[in-house]
Amino acid sequence: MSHSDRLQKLLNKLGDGLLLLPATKESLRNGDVHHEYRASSDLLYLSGFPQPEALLVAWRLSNKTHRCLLFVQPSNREREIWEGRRIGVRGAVRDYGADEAYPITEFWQRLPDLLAAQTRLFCTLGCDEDFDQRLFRVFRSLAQRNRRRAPAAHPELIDPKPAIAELRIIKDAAEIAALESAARISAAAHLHAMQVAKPGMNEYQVQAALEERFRSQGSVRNGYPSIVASGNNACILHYTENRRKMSAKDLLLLDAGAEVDHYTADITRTWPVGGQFSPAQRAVYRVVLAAQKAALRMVQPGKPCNAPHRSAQRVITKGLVELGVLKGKPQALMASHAYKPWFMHGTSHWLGMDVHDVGAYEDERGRPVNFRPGMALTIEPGLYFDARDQAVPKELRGIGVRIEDDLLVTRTGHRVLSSDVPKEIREVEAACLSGS
Ligand SMILES: [Mn+2]
Repeated sequence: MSHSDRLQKLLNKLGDGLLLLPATKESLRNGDVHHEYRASSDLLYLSGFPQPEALLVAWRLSNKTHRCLLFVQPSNREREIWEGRRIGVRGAVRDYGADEAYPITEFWQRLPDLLAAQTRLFCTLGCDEDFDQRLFRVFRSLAQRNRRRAPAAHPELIDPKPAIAELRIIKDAAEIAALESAARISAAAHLHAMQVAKPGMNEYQVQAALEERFRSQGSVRNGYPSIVASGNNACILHYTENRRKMSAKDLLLLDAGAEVDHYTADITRTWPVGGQFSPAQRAVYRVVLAAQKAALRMVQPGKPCNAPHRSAQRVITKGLVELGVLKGKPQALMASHAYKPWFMHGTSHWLGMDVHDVGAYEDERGRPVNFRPGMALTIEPGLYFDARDQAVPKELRGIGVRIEDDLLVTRTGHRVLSSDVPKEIREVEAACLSGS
């Protein structure tokens, strides 16, 4: 689907009114240095426009036609020498589907005229105070202008985000191709990392080897910061320090995904740095792998999206009894969520342009939404036994395991997009040893 088709579909869903979608703001790191800029996924989804200081305005003319304006940074030779090339007003029309484009500096002057004929405004407030204030000022001036007609003080405000999320949750053919490519590149890089990680290396060296493979296969950036967590660091779910020196007895948990055409993979593997699981590590890994496989089986069209988590909870609970962490009947332990201290996160999340992609998990009545073909998600159960956890047998302390794959819901079931990287114990050990 083209960007223009997506925009039309969204406007048909929203109905008559004016859509305003501002670009994400740049964020300053220090002095005149910014953090790497990545446009908001909503703006990329609807227009592909990748640069900061921009704003999309659109409204529906009919079920088949709409108008789309882009306000962008205008070309400026001097600034471009310092800051890089700008797409500019002409580029926005030529390459990004705008019917008209204007310098961003003209937006607030032009907005009253754009809004004058509209009774509804589709715009998300609360993200940028400065933007909200300026919008309120426009409302005031419009109310002044129209006071003879006793109008409302401002147009009806509607947040377009839920409608955009409803579109984004079902991936079209081009989106699926991008996700497949991101997963394929990421899987190959994970396998490479398994082969090169050796005792004595620092976590960030494994990160460098992994990300070199992301880049050399055509991914320009990561979908999120790589988590390279050895030993007890695996028990920190979003660990990104990545600077510990690894030893032969450690497990290494690697959670990383390459971004391709603005779509990201999200893969986790856990393996023994020395090439062989210890008996305790193996026992924990087996439980997580069984939970992951049980959860995968629940991904089918028509099944509720919380079914994978329920399956994983069941297998993890049984496993915790076998590992000597929990005592009692699995059924009762499930009901009291006794697994929670060691399996504290969900089993899956939507995947797409954002690693934790948009899309509802429950409907208005609080019931889980059902899987539909074209949805993409991850399945990622884990078990984490912190080194200081006195409640678990000694040999388990300091072990953290997570196994995560990327899935696409198909008409008949699902497809695992990340299956190129091994997860069976024997295959993982073989991959580790094949690098030496
Ligand atoms: Mn994930």
